[in-house]
Amino acid sequence: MRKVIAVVAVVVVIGALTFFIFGQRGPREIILEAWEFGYNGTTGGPTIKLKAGEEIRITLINRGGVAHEIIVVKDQDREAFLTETHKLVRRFIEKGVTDPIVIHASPEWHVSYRIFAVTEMVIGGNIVLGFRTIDHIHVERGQVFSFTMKLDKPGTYNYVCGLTELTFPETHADRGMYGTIIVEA
Ligand SMILES: [Cu+2]
Repeated sequence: MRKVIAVVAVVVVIGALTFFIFGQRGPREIILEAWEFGYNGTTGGPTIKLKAGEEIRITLINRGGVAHEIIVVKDQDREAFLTETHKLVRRFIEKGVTDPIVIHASPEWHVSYRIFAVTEMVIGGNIVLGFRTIDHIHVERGQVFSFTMKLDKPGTYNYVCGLTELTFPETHADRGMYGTIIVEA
């Protein structure tokens, strides 16, 4: 009888472990490390490929000396997004505002981001100015942030860091912090 109980116990434990290891697999993990100025040590970060509707979990580890971020935009919106960001930076410089924290916290900055944020993103389902968007992922230096996302529409997207340092007019994306996301049907 004891033997039977022992065998049953072993089977239950193995079953539980199998379920724990294989049964609860979450979204595919993608890890990006950011520093000045690239993702994973390259100008133009790794290309992320996923299936339409597939959920992935992206972790941004900021190993740099300044804040970095991930903003997902449609491929065709990337230039417009960065041009808009440049205009904003120039406006802030003209106004004499030089504190990046003040700038990034300003409604003007955030509205600009949200206009160009991707519309098929399913995170929280924020509706801003008629678009379904996500907030951009902003990670201070030395910090780590993860988020899950899924893109339902096949196509090419970009992820960029839209931050600037005010000591130069370009964004981090202009200096190499960008990558491609390919969503396959
Ligand atoms: Cu950056």
